[in-house]
Amino acid sequence: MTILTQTCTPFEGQKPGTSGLRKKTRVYMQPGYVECFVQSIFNAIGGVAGKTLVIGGDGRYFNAEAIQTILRMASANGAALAIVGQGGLLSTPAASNLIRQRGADGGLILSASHNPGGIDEDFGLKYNISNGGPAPEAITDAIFEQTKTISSYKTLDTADIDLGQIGTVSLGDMAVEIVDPVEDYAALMEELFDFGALRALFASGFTMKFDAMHAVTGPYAKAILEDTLGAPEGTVLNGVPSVDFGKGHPDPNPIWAKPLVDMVMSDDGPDFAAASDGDGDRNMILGKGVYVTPSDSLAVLAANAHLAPGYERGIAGVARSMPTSGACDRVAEALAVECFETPTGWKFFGNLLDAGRVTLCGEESAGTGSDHVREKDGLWAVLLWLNILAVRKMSVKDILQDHWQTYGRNYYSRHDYEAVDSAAANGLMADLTAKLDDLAGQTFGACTVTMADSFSYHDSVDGSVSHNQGLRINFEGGGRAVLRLSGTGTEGATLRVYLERYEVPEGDLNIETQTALKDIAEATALISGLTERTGRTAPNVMT
Ligand code: VG1
Ligand code: CO
Repeated sequence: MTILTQTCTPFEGQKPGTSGLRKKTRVYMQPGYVECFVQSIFNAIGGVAGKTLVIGGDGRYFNAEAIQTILRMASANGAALAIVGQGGLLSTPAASNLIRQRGADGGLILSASHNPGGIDEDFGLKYNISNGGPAPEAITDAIFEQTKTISSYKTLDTADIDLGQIGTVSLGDMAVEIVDPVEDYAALMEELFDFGALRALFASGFTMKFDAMHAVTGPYAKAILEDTLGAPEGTVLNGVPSVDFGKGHPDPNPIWAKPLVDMVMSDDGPDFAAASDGDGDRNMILGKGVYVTPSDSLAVLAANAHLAPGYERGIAGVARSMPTSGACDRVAEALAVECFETPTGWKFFGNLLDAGRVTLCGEESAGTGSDHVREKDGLWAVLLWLNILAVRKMSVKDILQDHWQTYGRNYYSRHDYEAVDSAAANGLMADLTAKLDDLAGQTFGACTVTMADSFSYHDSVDGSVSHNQGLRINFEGGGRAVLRLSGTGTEGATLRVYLERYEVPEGDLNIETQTALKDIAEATALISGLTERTGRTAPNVMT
């Protein structure tokens, strides 16, 4: 087997976004594209000689081919060991766990997460560091710099290896250990949660549906919910991963998981339902007749985490992304623990988790997680909810009502305007940024602005600063709008508008969400010139 050094020329735009480098699959399939990006990662981290890497993906189209390319390159670059999920599969939280448990130096995750898969859809690749979390900005910036000047990559002159059998094989001088993708992750869940109580819950006739959306969590959910906890067969829906996610959009929200939402809203629906995304790090939580917004879910989990064995000593603190509602802030205040506001993207939580400052983290985009790994974790959130339901013996709806009656309710919705013309979206953001300083005191429709700024994050652990992390507009009475452009899309620009309004515990806690937020939505449209600039009168997706 020969190590080859191939010459190459840089590809434009290999700049990692919110979570790795996401592009159209056909872009990734260009000869040399994966190679240039992977060699740039290796170069940016000082090489991989003698290192251990965890490698796996969500099984989408091109996962099988790309992983072979990456393995050959890891070997040619001198890596000692690659730990790979059987069939090339690993959910993102399971990969994070493996990196930590096995003391690996880092990992490569092949996924475009909630983006659809297929030859005409999206592919992605992400580098995670030795704490198991996504590479922080300093590293993703260094990777991008490398991609601009890359001139050669190393690979092996050898055929693909079989990733179907558990065991260790060699690839050049590197060992490839093929592991069961579920085993270690399931063991970790059993440490954190009261599996006895969960078994009893299912034995008592409690009903649940989990929609794996034809993505990577199917095998995890089946093994844990059905095989271990005794939920009846059929609890897991769409549980067999497919390369194009059944031609669906593996994003667990009321739009893309509508059949599940319709099910829980019906009279004979299950007591509890959940869904996860392409790579298994997101979650959607539903109860009979009720959808739990991710922001509320984080707050409920923070308030109740101590009911699960893994968190019985309480939580150190909570962190949420800036656009996530302030619901968890009120819980943190009541618990007298720290609460942090970070930019969008899980990479900003890593330092806080490593420093032991926070135990739970969450994002409005259906991501929740804890210090058990360094990624958000869909099934973990589902199991924590189940543990809370088992202990409190209340319905999801009652738990939510009880929460609002204690802490008040943060009405919240995100409006997405997808595939907007990039120039129009950038223009909107630039012009709004330019007038932020003048907004305070002005009235738009029924709302008066109290403060407006562009969010900069100061990492209290390593002192790094990240600018331009979203535009915030606060209104009199505690309402808020946030505008930012997505960093995970692959077509045009996606403008995200996040709307929030707080209602005190004594107030009206059961207004329909969009009605509750109507004034703030209208004021935000007036301030930003949304309709004229995007040509859109309504969002594509409201979550
Ligand atoms: C989106 C979400 C963000 C999340 C990111 C990755 O990013 O808003 O909260 O961390 O996706 O999630 P953006 O830049 O498009 O708003 V995943 O599950 O797609 O890795
Ligand atoms: Co994801």
